[in-house]
Amino acid sequence: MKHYAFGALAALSLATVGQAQENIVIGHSLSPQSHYGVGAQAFIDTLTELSGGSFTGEQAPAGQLGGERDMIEGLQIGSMDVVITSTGPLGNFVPQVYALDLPFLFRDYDHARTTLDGEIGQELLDEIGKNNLVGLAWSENGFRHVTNSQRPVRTPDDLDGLKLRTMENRVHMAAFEGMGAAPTPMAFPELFGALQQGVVDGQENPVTVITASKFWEVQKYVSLTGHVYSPAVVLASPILFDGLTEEQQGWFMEAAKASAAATRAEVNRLEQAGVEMLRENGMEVITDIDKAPFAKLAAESSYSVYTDQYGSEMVDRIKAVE
Ligand code: EAX
Repeated sequence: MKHYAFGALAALSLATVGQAQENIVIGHSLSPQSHYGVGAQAFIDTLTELSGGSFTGEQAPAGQLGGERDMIEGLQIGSMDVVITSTGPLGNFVPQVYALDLPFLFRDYDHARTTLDGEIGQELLDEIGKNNLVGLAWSENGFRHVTNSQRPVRTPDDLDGLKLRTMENRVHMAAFEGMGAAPTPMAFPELFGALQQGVVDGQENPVTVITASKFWEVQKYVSLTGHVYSPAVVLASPILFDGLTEEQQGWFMEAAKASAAATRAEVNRLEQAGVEMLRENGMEVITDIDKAPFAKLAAESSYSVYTDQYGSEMVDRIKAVE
């Protein structure tokens, strides 16, 4: 009897929550027009539609609520609802995810997307779920390229001594040390100013981010190194998510999938149109790059950050994905 009464009460309070209109804030580090902005809007539209308007949403773009590491921490303590973030700082919370950050691992977009949409992607979302976060869906940032203000970069020698901002990611830092640069980890919201003031000479990001952030205002050269694929992920706060009904959780997952699809479509578009935009805005685009020496140095210095802890099984499995 007692048990029944408690169950009825719980059901009642969930029903009440379900009826109230709740506004979900979606944080990300880029502009509302960026590939993340488009994805955030798709999340909001899908969630609003599926829930018949009981959930609404708004973006907190451009790192308004902090850098990606801050926002992930916000999810853990419940001060953030949903975040679209690169995996840049995620390995600090879920080290298994470093497997995805290894340089020169993914052959192309198809390889990366097939991996993330399959068994491996699901396993890593589950790992995220064991670390006081909810991994809703894999989204995308894109293949990263090196930009700088000093000189065209064609070979690892050209990176020598270049002060290069990296994400707060141990694999990326080790890779750039190996390739000869002087890596300086920094949160994204500080990056434009640091480039402008010459605190760093260069940075590396996909065409999507370089265009969205107008880095041509502070960078002269872009080398299409494509040295690493940069996944993004749609994360939710467990404090929010665990309080939802199963049906509501389903809406969030669908919204995240729609978000990832919209973002990937925008990545596709910018992979076509973005490089021309960089040229039009005065950047020198370096395309004649022999990737092999970069790949060798990067792998030698960075793969062990992951494999020392977890072995090479996951790396081999990713390589084997067709
Ligand atoms: O997620 O920090 C970075 O360079 C990221 O690529 C950017 O914040 C987009």
